Amino acid sequence: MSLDEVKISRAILSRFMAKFSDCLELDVAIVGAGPSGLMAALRLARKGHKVAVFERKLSIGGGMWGGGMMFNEIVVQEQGAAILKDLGISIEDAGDGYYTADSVECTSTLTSLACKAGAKIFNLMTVEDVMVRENNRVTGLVINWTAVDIAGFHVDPMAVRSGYIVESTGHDTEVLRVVQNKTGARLLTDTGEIMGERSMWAEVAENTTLENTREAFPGVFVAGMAANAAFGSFRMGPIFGGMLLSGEKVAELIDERLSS
Ligand code: 48H
Repeated sequence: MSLDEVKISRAILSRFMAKFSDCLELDVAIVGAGPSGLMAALRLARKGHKVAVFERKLSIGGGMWGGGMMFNEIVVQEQGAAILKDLGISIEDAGDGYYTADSVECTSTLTSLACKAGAKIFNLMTVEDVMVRENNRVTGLVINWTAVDIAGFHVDPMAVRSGYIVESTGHDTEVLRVVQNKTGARLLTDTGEIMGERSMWAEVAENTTLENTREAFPGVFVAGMAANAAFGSFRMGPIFGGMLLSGEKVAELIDERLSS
């Protein structure tokens, strides 16, 4: 077979356009492909929902690749270890209820499983805004190429409609911040605003990550670090069980809504 460069280009374009066009209307749009977003994508896709993840960076995995301070191992507790084991990821018992896993294996396996379950992942796309309708409910995302954002070009974005949004952008709670700033409406937090992330306290933070995984504005569920930042809890350092559990919980909560 002789290779035709134009056929290669056309194959990429037509396949990408079909995939992207199909994802302009979703059951769930997930912002951020860190551990909580990927876990949510995997669980929701396995339940048969139409899911896409929008990730700003070229790389998928958020803070998971880097382990702790670039030592590429992560720590999980008992419950997190059970999830990793169930996903087929190797874990090492570090004693006293701590387990370690290779952060590259964790990220790549989770990403692969989410894709194979049917979730579509769009990297290099930044969510810069949301769509809000009269009843003050978020109904979709406004996205643009990250390259446009970096270059500072004035290029208008495009829109994706979605039943629910998972805000899993990590420490910065970018999507919820847009909702707060642009709607001026109260968020579903104690103060009505993003309460802000607090300093490191692993034990409390791991538990509150799960409690804080919930709807923070009609149509927008927070997961992972964004959940703690939204509801004013602590950070936990390079322990990732809470992120995985948060992804599972947000998937369960949204699945209940979609199924009701
Ligand atoms: C598209 C965006 C946008 C945007 C951001 O930070 P993450 O890894 O998120 P989590 O919450 O799943 O995991 C947090 C964990 O990695 C961590 O940082 C921990 C445990 N820290 C503890 C501590 O003490 O520091 O991933 C978020 C992803 C990233 O890949 C961003 O690039 C992406 O979201 N993102 N994507 N549009 N507007 N904003």
